[in-house]
Amino acid sequence: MIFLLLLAPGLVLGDDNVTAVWEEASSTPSPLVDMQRKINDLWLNLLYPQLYDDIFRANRTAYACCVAKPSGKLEEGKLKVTGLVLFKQLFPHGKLEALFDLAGFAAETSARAIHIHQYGDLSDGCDSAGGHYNPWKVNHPHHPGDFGNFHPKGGNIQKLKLNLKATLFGPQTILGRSVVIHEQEDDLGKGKNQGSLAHGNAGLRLACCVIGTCKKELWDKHLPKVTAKRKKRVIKAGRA
Ligand SMILES: [Cu+2]
Ligand SMILES: [Zn+2]
Repeated sequence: MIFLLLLAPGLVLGDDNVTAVWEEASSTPSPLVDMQRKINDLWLNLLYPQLYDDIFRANRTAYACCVAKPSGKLEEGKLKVTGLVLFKQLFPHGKLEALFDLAGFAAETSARAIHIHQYGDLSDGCDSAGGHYNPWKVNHPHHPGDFGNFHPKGGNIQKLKLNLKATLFGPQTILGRSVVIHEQEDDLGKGKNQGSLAHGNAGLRLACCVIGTCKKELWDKHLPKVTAKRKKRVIKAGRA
């Protein structure tokens, strides 16, 4: 019976606490934790045979990246946004983390919306990426890839977001879908019109990219840049 329960990935011991225990006790795991780890690894292999090696080698963590480029349909004079959106998620129960490192917003300070869109099809610039990825058939801003508004500073967006609803695992994986960076602010469903509940009236699609698998090193390289800014802000706030 216990064996059957353990066969479900993480059902018995697979919550975040146990994951933390794994990390801390990685040198001397208890027999039960060790068995659960082996079973989760087996599931990882069964469910994601194509990603198994990558995830396993990266401490059982999946990494994905999206290299943003200006939309092919962009008119002259529009902002040319480039950069990276990176994703990280611990198997099997970790929450998705996303790191945004984008440039090209000039010196403007107005907020910009960023979402995950349905298709990884950029054949007609960012316009062919479809609407918001909506596997739960809900209204905006409750789609898994509704990341909200970002406030560029000095022409850049450098931001780390944790505990996101989107996932790299399972039937609703965001792998192969796209990230779109918009010209305008997201009204977050408060616009009192149909557009608001579909896409937040975020306007023109400035830049986009397809989400694909990625090496851990890219995340590790860009994380210090983003967290350094965070630390600075915390220190400043502490002094104020
Ligand atoms: Cu969008
Ligand atoms: Zn949405």
